[in-house]
Amino acid sequence: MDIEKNLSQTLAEMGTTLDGATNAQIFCALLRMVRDLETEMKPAEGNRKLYYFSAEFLVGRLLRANLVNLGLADDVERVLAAHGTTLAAVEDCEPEPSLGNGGLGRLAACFLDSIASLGLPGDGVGLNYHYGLFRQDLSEGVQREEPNPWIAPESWLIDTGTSFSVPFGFGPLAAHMYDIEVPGYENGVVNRLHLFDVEEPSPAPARGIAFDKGDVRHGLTSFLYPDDSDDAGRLLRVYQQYFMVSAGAQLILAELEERGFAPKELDRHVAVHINDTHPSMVIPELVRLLMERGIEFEDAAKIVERTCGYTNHTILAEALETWPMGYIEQVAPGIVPVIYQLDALARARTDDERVAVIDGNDVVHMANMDVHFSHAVNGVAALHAQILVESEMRPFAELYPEKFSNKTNGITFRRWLMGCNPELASLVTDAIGDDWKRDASRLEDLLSLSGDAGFVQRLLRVKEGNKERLAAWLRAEKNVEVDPHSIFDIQVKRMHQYKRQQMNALYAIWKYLQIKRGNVPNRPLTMVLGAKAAPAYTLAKDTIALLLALGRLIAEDPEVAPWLRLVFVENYNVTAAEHLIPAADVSEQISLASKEASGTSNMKFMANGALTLGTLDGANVEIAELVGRENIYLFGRSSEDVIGLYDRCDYRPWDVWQADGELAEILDFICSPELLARGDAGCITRVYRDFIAKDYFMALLDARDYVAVKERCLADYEDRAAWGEKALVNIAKSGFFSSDRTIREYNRDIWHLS
Ligand code: CR1
Repeated sequence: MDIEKNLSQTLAEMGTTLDGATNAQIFCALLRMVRDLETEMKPAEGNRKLYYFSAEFLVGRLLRANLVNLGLADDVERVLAAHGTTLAAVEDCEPEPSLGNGGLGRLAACFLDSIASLGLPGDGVGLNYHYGLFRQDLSEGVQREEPNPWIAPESWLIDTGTSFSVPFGFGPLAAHMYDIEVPGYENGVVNRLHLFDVEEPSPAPARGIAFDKGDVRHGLTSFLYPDDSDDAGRLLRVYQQYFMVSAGAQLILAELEERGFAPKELDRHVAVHINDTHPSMVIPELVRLLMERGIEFEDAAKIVERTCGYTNHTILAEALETWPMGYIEQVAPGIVPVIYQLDALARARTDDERVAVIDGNDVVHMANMDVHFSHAVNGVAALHAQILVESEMRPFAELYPEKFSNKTNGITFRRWLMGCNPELASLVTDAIGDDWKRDASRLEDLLSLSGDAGFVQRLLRVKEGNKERLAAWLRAEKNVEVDPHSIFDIQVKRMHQYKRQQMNALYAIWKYLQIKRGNVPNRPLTMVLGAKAAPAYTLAKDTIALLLALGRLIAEDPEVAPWLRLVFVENYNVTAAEHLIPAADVSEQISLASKEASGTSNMKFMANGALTLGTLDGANVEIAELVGRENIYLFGRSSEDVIGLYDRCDYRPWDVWQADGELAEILDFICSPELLARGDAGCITRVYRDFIAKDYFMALLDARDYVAVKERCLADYEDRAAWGEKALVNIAKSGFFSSDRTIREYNRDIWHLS
């Protein structure tokens, strides 16, 4: 196809030319070109079709990802270069869709890419949030939340003109379907992400994210995870969930009929996947719809159980949703009798109260309903699946041993290597050919270059180039200066106590005090953090305030600033990740062992040649097995130790503070006048108090080991050749974490699509 001609034509219709157009106009022309090409393409076909239900799809910007998968990225880059611009500059005009929050949503996006790329019939089902989770503003030294509108007059959303009527308690509400196309990698396939929306969405709040949560007809799709600290907010979440699954279930049955099958054949021709508990009501909704079509309850329940699969993404109790039956009565009265019948059916299988669908207080346990009425339940990394079976879901695993399995998470290398790190991708291709682009396990061929000093040098130079580009991006976009010759040590993920960003703050204080005492390092260190905190999660927001104050203190100290920087990247999102990850030297994966179900940034960093500094938690365990202990920096208590400490209630941070003078000095520094003066003193003091009185995720327990191992890691950086070899092994072994591998396993064991 003649890209130059196509673009010139579109731009002419817009009244301009390739040389005269702004990057924004070129973006529009490319968007139209891609959309036109994709409307010509067909979805994958097969006897069974998958519907992947998820509250989040953190898709990221879509222009480059689409061009990569259509095989056009290099050609477009050439055409743009001939006209004085670049794809990077053009894609900067694309607003990032705000349809997700963290790893769970990004995983769903990687999965859609892999499903299409493997040529499997499968669509996503979600909601079209207008203002996202929120845009993070840090200008006042604390997190402020602002709406994050992203839908432009011309976007990737296709108005299908289709809608379904969702039977809410207050009456029917139309769910309008918008689609985003999901092309496979160079295989001619285009699947879809279906996003349901209200017909008359509310305008964005002028400031902040407070809005009328009672105005469901207009506000239902305003925000992802609306504040649930009051009844109206919790009800709105139930409205959102039922809206998504009712419209999705109706879509499934309509397509089933279109394909010429009867409702009772649902399980033979459809697989439904429930991504965490947010879509759980799809189970009673499908049962209800089958009963409406004349199928008896017991048969309907059997059919639905054979159709559904459920993935658990966390063992944190706070995330296993429960809803009072009263809420469901108000929101979705049609499924209430079904849930009572499902509860009775589950009780006929076992009298174990711990696994009841409805408990003695008339509260519905969504995960319990999922496990009883899905034929497959999985964890997202080996350790996580083991913890589910052995402790968190033990009664279930004893009842239904055959349902449980592990599916270790993965990432799409199209976005997380080819898209975000073209320099590394072409170095790899020059070395081992391009088979790895279709089969990431072939990255192992790189091991044959181990010991090749010239190659390792080139690898290190790619990293240096990426660090320079990151420095330029941080200057232009975030107004911060970093030294590209320093070590880039990066922790980016949602802000949560179990992920222990607060432990990284302790390291920064320790390092600051060391430098003040004249112990300057070999080389400057740049610590980069990025994270959004849930708006109602006080301690997480307090930790951000602490990190911001520390960053200021360090930057303002002329003795320390040349050696240490602590940068907190505002509004961390997929786009920021695409700049940060290729430039990282050290990947911080420091959650309390047993708490991080998998993690996926650990995989992205690894594939981009960063070395992991982490605990034996989530998928870090599998990373360590793959690369060997000499190519990863591990510290901290094991998951067995931690689980034992919780069981015996045997951890008292107060004692640690009293016994360990050096640690106490670091902790007490949190409340030093110089630090309190540089940030929100109330927030910072709360972090201090929590450390000493509670420290629920045991940061103090692992702090010393963390500092020691981090120092060893930073010292090792100085042997550049040896470091380069370790990076090489990490890249070579990262292929296991391709989401193509993950999806093959889901398909083989759960979905059976073809
Ligand atoms: C987990 O915390 C995992 C992703 C994707 C998150 C993270 O460890 O990598 O899911 N869970 O499986 C989550 O967001 C609500 O739960």
